[in-house]
Amino acid sequence: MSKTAMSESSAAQSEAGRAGPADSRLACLRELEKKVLWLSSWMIHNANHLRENRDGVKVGGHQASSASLVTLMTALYFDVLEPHDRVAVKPHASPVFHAIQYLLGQQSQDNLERFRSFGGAQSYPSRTKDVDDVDFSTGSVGLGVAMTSFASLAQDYVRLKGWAPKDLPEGRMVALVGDAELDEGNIYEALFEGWKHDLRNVWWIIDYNRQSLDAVVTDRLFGRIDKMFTNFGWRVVTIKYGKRLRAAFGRPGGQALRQWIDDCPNSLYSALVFKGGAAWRRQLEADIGAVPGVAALLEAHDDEALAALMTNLGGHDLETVLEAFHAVPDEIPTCFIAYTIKGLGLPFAGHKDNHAGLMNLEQMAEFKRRNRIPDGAEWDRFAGLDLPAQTLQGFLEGVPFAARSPRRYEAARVPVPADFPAPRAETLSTQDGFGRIMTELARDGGALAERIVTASPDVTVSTNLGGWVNRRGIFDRHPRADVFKEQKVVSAQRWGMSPEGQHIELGIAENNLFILLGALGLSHALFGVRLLPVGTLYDPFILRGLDALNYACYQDARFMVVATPSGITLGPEGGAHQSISTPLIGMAQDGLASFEPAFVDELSAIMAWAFDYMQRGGVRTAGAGSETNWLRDAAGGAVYLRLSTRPVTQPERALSPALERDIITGGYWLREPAPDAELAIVYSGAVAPEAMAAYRDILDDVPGAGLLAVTSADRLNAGWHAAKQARRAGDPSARAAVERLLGPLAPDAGLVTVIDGHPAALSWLGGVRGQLVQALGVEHFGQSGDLADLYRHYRIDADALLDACAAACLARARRRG
Ligand SMILES: Cc1ncc(C[n+]2csc(CCOP(=O)(O)OP(=O)(O)O)c2C)c(N)n1
Ligand SMILES: [Mg+2]
Repeated sequence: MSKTAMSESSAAQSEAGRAGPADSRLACLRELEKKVLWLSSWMIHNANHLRENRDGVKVGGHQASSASLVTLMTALYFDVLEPHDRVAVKPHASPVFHAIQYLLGQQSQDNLERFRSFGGAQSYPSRTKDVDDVDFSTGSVGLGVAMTSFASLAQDYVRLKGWAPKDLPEGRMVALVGDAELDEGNIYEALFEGWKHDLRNVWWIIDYNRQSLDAVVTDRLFGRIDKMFTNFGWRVVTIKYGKRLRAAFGRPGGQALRQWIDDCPNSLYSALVFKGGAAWRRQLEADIGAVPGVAALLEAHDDEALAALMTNLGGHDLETVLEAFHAVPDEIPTCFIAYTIKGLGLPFAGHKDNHAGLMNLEQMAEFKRRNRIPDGAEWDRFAGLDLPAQTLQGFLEGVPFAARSPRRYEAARVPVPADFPAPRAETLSTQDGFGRIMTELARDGGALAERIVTASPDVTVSTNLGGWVNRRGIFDRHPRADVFKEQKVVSAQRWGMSPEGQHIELGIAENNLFILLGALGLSHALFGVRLLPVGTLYDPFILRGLDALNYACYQDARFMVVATPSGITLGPEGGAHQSISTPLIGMAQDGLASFEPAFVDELSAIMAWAFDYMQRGGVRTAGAGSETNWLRDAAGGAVYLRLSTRPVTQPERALSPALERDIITGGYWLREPAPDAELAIVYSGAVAPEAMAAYRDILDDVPGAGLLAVTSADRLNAGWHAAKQARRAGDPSARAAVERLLGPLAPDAGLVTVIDGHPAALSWLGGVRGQLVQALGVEHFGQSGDLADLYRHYRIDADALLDACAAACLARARRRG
């Protein structure tokens, strides 16, 4: 199974040292283990074979992957875990999780029967969609695993600040990891970062079934995993053999058997598991039959007993698993490599193609018979078990993990002060403005500033967070001096580290940034402490961490992403640092309200609103109602700000409350159009000066033209879709902000839109009232250059806008015939 000589579990080796669980406890756990395997298999079977299939689309579910984790999850949830522990479950073991919660009384039979159907138990555990207390959503493999590391960091952050509720002890952050998940690069990024932050209280339990989706994993992998974790300061506990196998190793011929197992290639082992007792016997007789004692050892087992012996791997042996878990004495991060068999107990155990394998009707009938489940008792919690229902129910009621319910916390909202910073200067970039706002917040203190925690993947200074960090310091579990300061080396950055620090400095891994924002952004629910996470990165590198960003949003984490610089406007730096598609990502990403302000007063209004929005937890009301309701403003969410390093002349104005509202809603007329105007220029973000220049020029020819500032294409667009839906649903009065905004224009007025990003971010505006659009933007990878050259090359300069205005007028005239 592995050519590397491996230690057994240290716990298992010192079996005598630690008293095992009482026999009666173990007996209950064994019964529940059987029930969990039954329920998880039946849930999937029911969904695939017994429910009406109206569309011919495969329902799916993973019986083999689930079976692989049954013992480990039984031990954890019914014995080892405490309510303050948090778990990321391997996505395709979702049925095991739901079955366990069902036995604990936290999941309904109805939801199990509707596994993978609308509103039923989710195919992959989901914090937001499941009702049974999922700690971390999973689905995109690797991300849930890393999430536990960053959740531990978040836990340390709030506890070291003394903010954790008194009655909430420190928990372990546990990931149940498929072995093939270890192929995902983000795991290593997280390992590295965890080491830097002196990670603790994390368990990664690897379901080492040596199978992925397509294949059996390479034999050489094992030693690598072991070494890698120890390199990063983790304890590695290998749970390889079950009790029965260990007993056999002690008998004559046993050492040869052990050696044979250790030398056996993964593929052969899997194939023999699938083929069963007779095949094991033939192979062992051929390979080691001549070794003294082996023949007798084999003879002492009939085929069934031999198959049971050879599949008695550590990860399927409750006692061994419990001993290993309970033997962990401290908070050192621990990786358990638990040997398992994919599909153990099911007819396709060990078969390399079993990932999506489902028992057919006959196989299920046989499985049901073996489990002694009477017809009609398939969902019964205790049917077919040997212990009385009352005993098992009593046991379940005493399960430590279930002692506290719900395990989700509320945290009071931190008010946003009315005098939120609004820096003023004749010329400023939005990035500079952001830095100044953060520095002012850091200086002025107050409750809001106290709960802000910033993070950046090695671009803290270059995204203008330096001022904030100088005042608020870097978070570290241990105070560490700023050596440069001590050595009196002059530097603009003062980077002292301590538990009081409020900035988490990350290495250059955007995946880590977003997973950390996800963890910090769930702190209110996980740890009962409200945090206001702000993460900065370069806009193009959103793509680098995009799945992790999506993952954080999927869990409804609350944070602010500040992405700067963006677009081709970063000028000479150019090349691979330019972002094109991010405005569309901002629009399409659920759970993320996106803004691209042009001026710093807009940015200030947006940030003040965002810090409140991030904390909202109201109910999303579907259907008719106001714009804010359509935008799900009561529910709140995360926020994305696309900023720029371009210095821009700031307007001299004081924002009225109405204008602030419009900026938040997504747009306002910087220059009002005349009634029935035939043309409007619409811009977003850093190209405001070009839009303004073109606007001034066009007034000679089109005196009534308007100039529309779009601060959030995302929210204008969302409001428009929602209003249309509301009208379709029978509310004729529903009207979106963007419809009102465009209202003063002639119905066939031309629109010229411009953004330093993909033009589709604004071109949809033509659809609102059926207007013709000339949409300018960037569609191709960029060049380096100054803005004059670049804007000319990509046709987003004032000349291009004027050309587009002319084309718009022409198109209008043509349309009128
Ligand atoms: C990011 C991502 N890529 C691909 C998949 C599809 N997928 C689901 S499970 C799986 C293989 C998992 O193997 P392993 O983690 O060893 O779990 P096992 O089924 O063996 O328990 C793959 C490729 C996914 N869920 N997420
Ligand atoms: Mg696997």
